[in-house]
Amino acid sequence: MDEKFWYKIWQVALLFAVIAMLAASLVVQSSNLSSADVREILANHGLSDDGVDQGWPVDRSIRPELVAISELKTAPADETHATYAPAVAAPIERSDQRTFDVSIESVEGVCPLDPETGTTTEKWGFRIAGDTGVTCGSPGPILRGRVGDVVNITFSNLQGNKLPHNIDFHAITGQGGGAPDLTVLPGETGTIQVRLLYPGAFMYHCDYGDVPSHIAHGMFGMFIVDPETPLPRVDAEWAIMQSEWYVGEPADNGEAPYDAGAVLREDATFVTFNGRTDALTGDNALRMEVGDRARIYFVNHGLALNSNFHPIGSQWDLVYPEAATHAANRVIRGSQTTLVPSGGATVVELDALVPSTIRLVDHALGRTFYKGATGTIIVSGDKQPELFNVLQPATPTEH
Ligand SMILES: [Cu+2]
Repeated sequence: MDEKFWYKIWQVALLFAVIAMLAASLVVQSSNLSSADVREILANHGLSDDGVDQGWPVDRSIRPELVAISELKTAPADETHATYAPAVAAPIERSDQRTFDVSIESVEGVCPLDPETGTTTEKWGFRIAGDTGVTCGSPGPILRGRVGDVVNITFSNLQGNKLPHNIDFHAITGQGGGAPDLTVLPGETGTIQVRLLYPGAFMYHCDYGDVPSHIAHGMFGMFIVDPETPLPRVDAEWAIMQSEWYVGEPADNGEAPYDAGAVLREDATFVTFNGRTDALTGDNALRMEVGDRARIYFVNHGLALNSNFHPIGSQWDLVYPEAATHAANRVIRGSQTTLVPSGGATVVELDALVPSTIRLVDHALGRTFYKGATGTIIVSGDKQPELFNVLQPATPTEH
């Protein structure tokens, strides 16, 4: 054996020794963590030690155990299931599944889009059946039920309308969210019976023909499905819906024509909260008192833009991302801007801490400053010097 051979043997032995030492140190390190430590670390991240998220096994659905429809009672007579934004019905906190009916009509009309410039446009939408005061119906009614509930949905297309319409409910599990079986010509009515399986805030929209055209004319609304474990009570709840309008230059009478080319280019003319530029400003501003907590159900109807929902001068104390309000989900605490995809939603909560005017925006701010995506929350109450002070109002600097 020459010297070279023994040198190679020594090199290999050294390599093995180093690997053995590294492995031993890893064993020592991991053995320093007791299983209680591991559980605590996981718990701090909202996880339990068997890979379960907040106690809900990932191999089991979050859908509720269903009671047979034949055994369900009707929802209490004083329970409300349809309102108009920003108002929402009272949370449904009962512990059992029920049945209830909703009845919706489609409407077609010409209504204000940007009152500041006198711009109107042809809008198609939805209203609570028989509510003759609503001529454009955009956004449509805010529906509300509880997970596990059975809903009989009747949809009528008003006699005198020009077009067939229907409704695709994102909250519904079944062909097209109900759209094919709710497709009605002017003067026709259809009814479906559906089960609410997942809690959250869901978009609904017309899904007939040139669907982008029907949505861009305003045919959308929101369905809030309350979870089995009710969300904590808050002082106010509101519904806000972002959407885009694609229109050309207004005619002399102020009516701006639909612009299909702008839809193709994804080049929105207006971006609004609740269907028009002034729905949440001026006399329509939302109001809170210092000490109040509010919850906003927010759906982004698109068509094309994701929303960057932000409260100027405040924060989201709590976000249920994607409006997934089942107790199995983790929430986000203390966020500034939350992303809401087109065709998606979020639920956010904020506290009124300081008297101020909070401005709700899509923080892609061109949409807020030039296209209408803005709303205001006026917070009134005593000044809160522990939180916010003006030490010296702006004056000319002396130098
Ligand atoms: Cu339609």
